[in-house]
Amino acid sequence: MKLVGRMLSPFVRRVAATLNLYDMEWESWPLSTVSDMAEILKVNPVGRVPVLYLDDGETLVDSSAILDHLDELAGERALTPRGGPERRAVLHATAIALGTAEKSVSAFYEAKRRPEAMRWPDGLAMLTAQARGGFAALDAMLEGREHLALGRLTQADVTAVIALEFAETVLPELAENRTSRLSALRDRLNADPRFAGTKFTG
Ligand SMILES: N[C@@H](CCC(=O)N[C@@H](CS)C(=O)NCC(=O)O)C(=O)O
Repeated sequence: MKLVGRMLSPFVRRVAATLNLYDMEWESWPLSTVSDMAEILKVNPVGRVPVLYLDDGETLVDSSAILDHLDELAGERALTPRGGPERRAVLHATAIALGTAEKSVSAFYEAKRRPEAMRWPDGLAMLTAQARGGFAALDAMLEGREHLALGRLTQADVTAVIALEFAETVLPELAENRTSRLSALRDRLNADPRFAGTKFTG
């Protein structure tokens, strides 16, 4: 399989980390949405990463749709259970984590990518409050527990830590109101080289 996009993107990275955690073979095609948009548009009509090329040439877009396929391949090892209350619990926590990642990406674009003369301080303040709310909620969900759901590693943990590390890399103030619980989860996940190996290194 070939994964299009750079590890700076939390959406690309959650797919990369999951491929590694499932011990699946894949290679990276690190196209940038800043400098390689013409190329990305050829593989995704809405010009976004991640895109995953399957071995037969079929392409999948959108991290959640890609993870759905990988979970199917992983079977019993899937980081999101196939059904029932366990699936709902993981999807709930993953949605908070993914929403936090989305707000962090939007805040990053507003603060760092938009030309200075066109920046909207109130918009950035709202995005910052939304990202901080997400990180605070994830942190609170970890009270007295080592994982966000089911008492074991799930997609919620993977996505939450990737959202945190994205914020720490691009706009650390987004994550400054959390306590140490989310940081401890980050450190536990990074003890596994399959996860740590996907960290954006520039
Ligand atoms: N819901 C999508 C979001 C993907 C997304 O927004 N990716 C960003 C990179 S962080 C992107 O490609 N942005 C370029 C653009 O939208 O113009 C997913 O989960 O894959």
